[in-house]
Amino acid sequence: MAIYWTEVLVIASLACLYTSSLGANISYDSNAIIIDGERRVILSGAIHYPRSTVEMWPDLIQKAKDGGLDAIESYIFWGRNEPQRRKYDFSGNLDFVKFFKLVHEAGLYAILRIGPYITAEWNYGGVPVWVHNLPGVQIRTDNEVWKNEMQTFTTKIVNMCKEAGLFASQGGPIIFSQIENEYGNVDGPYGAAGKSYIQWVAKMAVSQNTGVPWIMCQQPDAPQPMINTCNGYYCDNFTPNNPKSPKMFTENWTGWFKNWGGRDPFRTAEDVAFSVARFFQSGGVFNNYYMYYGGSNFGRNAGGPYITTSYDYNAPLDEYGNPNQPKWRHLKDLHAAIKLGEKILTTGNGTSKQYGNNVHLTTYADAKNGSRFCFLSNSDVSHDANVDLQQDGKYFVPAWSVSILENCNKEVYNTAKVNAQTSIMVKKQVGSSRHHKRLSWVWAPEAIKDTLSGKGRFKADLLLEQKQATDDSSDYLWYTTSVNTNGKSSLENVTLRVRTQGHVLHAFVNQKYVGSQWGTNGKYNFVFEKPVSLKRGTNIITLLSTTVGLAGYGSFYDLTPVGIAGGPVELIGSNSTWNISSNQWSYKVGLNGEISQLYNPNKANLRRWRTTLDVPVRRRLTWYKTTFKTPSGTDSVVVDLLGLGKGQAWVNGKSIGRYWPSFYANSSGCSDSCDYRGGYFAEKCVTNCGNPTQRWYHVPRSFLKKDGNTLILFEEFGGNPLNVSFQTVTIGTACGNAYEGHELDLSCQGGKTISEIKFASYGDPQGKCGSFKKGSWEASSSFSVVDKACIGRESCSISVSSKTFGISLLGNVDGRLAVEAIC
Ligand SMILES: *[C@@H]1O[C@H](CO)[C@@H](O)[C@H](O)[C@H]1NC(C)=O
Ligand SMILES: *[C@@H]1O[C@H](CO)[C@@H](O)[C@H](O)[C@H]1NC(C)=O
Ligand SMILES: *[C@@H]1O[C@H](CO)[C@@H](O)[C@H](O)[C@H]1NC(C)=O
Ligand SMILES: *[C@@H]1O[C@H](CO)[C@@H](O)[C@H](O)[C@H]1NC(C)=O
Ligand SMILES: *[C@@H]1O[C@H](CO)[C@@H](O)[C@H](O)[C@H]1NC(C)=O
Ligand SMILES: *[C@@H]1O[C@H](CO)[C@@H](O)[C@H](O)[C@H]1NC(C)=O
Ligand SMILES: *[C@@H]1O[C@H](CO)[C@@H](O)[C@H](O)[C@H]1NC(C)=O
Ligand SMILES: *[C@@H]1O[C@H](CO)[C@@H](O)[C@H](O)[C@H]1NC(C)=O
Ligand SMILES: CC(=O)N[C@H]1CO[C@H](CO)[C@@H](O)[C@@H]1O
Repeated sequence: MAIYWTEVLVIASLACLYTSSLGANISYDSNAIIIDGERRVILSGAIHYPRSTVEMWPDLIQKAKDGGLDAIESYIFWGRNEPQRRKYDFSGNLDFVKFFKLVHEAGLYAILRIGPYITAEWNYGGVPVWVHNLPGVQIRTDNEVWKNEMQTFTTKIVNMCKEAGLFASQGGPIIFSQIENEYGNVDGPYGAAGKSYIQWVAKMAVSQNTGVPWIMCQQPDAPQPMINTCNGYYCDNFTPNNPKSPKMFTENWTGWFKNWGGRDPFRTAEDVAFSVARFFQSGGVFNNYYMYYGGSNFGRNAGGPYITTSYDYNAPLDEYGNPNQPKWRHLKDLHAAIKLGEKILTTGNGTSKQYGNNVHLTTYADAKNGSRFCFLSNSDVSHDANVDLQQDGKYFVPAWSVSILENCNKEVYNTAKVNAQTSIMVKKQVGSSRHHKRLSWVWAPEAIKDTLSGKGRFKADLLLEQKQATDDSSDYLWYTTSVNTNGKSSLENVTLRVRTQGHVLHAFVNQKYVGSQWGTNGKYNFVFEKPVSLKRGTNIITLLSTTVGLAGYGSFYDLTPVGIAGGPVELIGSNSTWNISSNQWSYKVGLNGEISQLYNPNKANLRRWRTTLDVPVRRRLTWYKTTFKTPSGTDSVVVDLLGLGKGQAWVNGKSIGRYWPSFYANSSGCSDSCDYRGGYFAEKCVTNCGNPTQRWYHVPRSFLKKDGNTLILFEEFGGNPLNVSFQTVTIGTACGNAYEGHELDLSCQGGKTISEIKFASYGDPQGKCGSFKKGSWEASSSFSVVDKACIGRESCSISVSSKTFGISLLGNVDGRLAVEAIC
């Protein structure tokens, strides 16, 4: 035996060397992805390199591998990698080559989605804003200026991959590349130019000679040899436009993203598993989770308008990289079950048989030796099914679930029967929670004398569109003008009215603050109207317009205006309206603090910071600075910004993103439970009603130093930093629920151990994590068995069977074990 195993290992490693020196042959047919002749189904997950840090990459990739994935997918983020025309940046977490090399080192494949238009809830859909400002450009259509930029960047990325040997054809990890992104969803309004554009896109991609196949997602008319793929919550009814193409699910949405003012979307593990199992049941060969790890929109990268800094996505790995349990583990179990059938699924012939309403048995059989693999699905929304497969056994298939049957006669997995741990994450105050020391602050006013007195940097006789004026170098654009009231009959009861395309407006008249406004309910263009007092003679009107991420989706999304673009701006008196839109306006891009890098603790700026006994609160346009110690341990660090309004935060000079804890989520629509049954949609199950949309902000540990750290905030609306504190994220409560014949595994995190068992019942326990209850029967030893196995351990495992609990069960009764433990 020992010799036999050694030989297998030697052969396996030789095989690796062989393929990595010569490169792999990636091909496909309608049943399989074929890698060097081996027929595969591929399980992939999206992890975007700029949404985490280089230091986090190896752990995220390893957890994806441990979760049973074969491949990692990432878009390429053009706007970050080419921030100025022909000036590239591949440093730090923009080093996608390093990212894909780590994927390769972990033994995983990679999917390269170049776009370079990508949506991705990224600022301006990933396209750099300078492209918008090129003369003659029309984005994403048959336009020479656009095509030239798109081809130049695509070629640059492909060449970098080739130089690093990243394509599978060179022995690297990349088995597929994507060009464009969901164009088929929006191409109608582009007309004939859209059609000829997509033909050009396909030719341009093929001419890159990557040696691996190209895909186009959501492109029903994808030109050959592009593979058309599906994005959505479910893709079981999808058919590619070429019968020879494999059925590929490039974006199976594991959850959804979040807007400022929005609630937290939640998609159950049962429903994600159902969607994936249905997809493979119906002949799918490639599934990519969007997102497997969402991460954070650091800096000003969040798309728009109004997408939050957190891009958690309710993905299998949470924003901080911790397994989101039970989703991560339940999908891991699904992947293992699907892989049991890989050979038969990819060579076999699937036939389906109906068993009553909405119940289908799909049998895959190997043509040569007759071995079988089955999916038994019940897509009914409310009725569970009992299915009698005669000699293959009897099965209970809950509503909206799929059972996977090895050899068609043994249930190895059911999407609705979750055996995985549920973790309830908690934020722990750093240091002693009862007497934690408040941070001490210094502050600096944003210098606004110039703009309040009407001085800008350049002038125009019209109201400019914001990204045209700023090239998106800042969120902020000042518009100022002066108005002479001599000759006006009345200066009483005057109203300032500003129509803006968004996203936030602050108004001042004669250096006095008038008011602020922003979009609500997802609307971001609005009319601001406030009474103002004017004086005889010259009056100064100062408007500060703020963007919160540029729109990135839809036909002609790139032309969506922002800022006061065209206005009108009007002064409305009791008798007349005075349109001042075509006054001479003076402009200034950005804040003085941005220009002098007040956020960077390494820049002196010392004289700017003020130390006063009482730090001013609820003061607009104010900078705050404090220092803090690095929390001990390895758990992820967050900063709680409750009490602040809106702005941006930096730790040791690195932006941790925009913050807006004063923007509360709608207080209605949430419920404690979420029925996994029935089609999912983003608003189906939401949490966090009536709370700040995002209160905690991730501070990656690699941003921290051994000794003192600096937190700097720019507060736009006015807030109070008194309660700001640093916390760590860890598992507070671990619940387990496992069926007869399975293992119940529990684990804590960050070196903590299980300190208490709050609930344990082997029987037919009811309820869910946090509110379990004893059912109609239970083994009296339930508590002591679990206590003995788990207390004082970082993790424990209990095999769920009557034997473990020292009882014998009568007839057909199966036990189930539910446990709630405190870490
Ligand atoms: C790659 O594999 C496919 C399918 O197995 C085969 O048809 C093709 O000839 C192979 N190409 C090369 C270059 O070996
Ligand atoms: C039958 O073929 C499948 C591949 O389709 C293989 O996995 C399985 O081991 C074979 N079974 C027998 C009994 O040879
Ligand atoms: C699958 O096998 C069944 C029975 O062996 C046969 O009737 C059917 O035509 C086959 N289908 C395909 C697509 O080969
Ligand atoms: C407003 O207009 C009316 C009639 O047009 C006039 O009688 C009145 O004096 C005006 N009021 C002011 C404050 O100018
Ligand atoms: C201004 O408004 C007040 C209250 O609405 C009104 O009493 C007053 O007459 C108005 N003045 C003018 C000049 O319109
Ligand atoms: C205000 O003036 C601008 C620029 O002259 C013009 O385009 C716009 O139509 C005017 N708006 C109104 C409401 O009169
Ligand atoms: C700070 O926290 C305390 C205690 O929770 C609370 O009473 C107070 O209102 C908070 N202050 C601010 C500015 O949020
Ligand atoms: C809050 O949500 C409910 C439904 O969930 C909706 O009817 C209501 O309009 C929302 N309110 C706001 C302010 O968005
Ligand atoms: C491709 C696809 O299935 N898209 C769907 C994704 O889910 C949303 C919300 O349910 C649908 O509107 C899309 O049609």
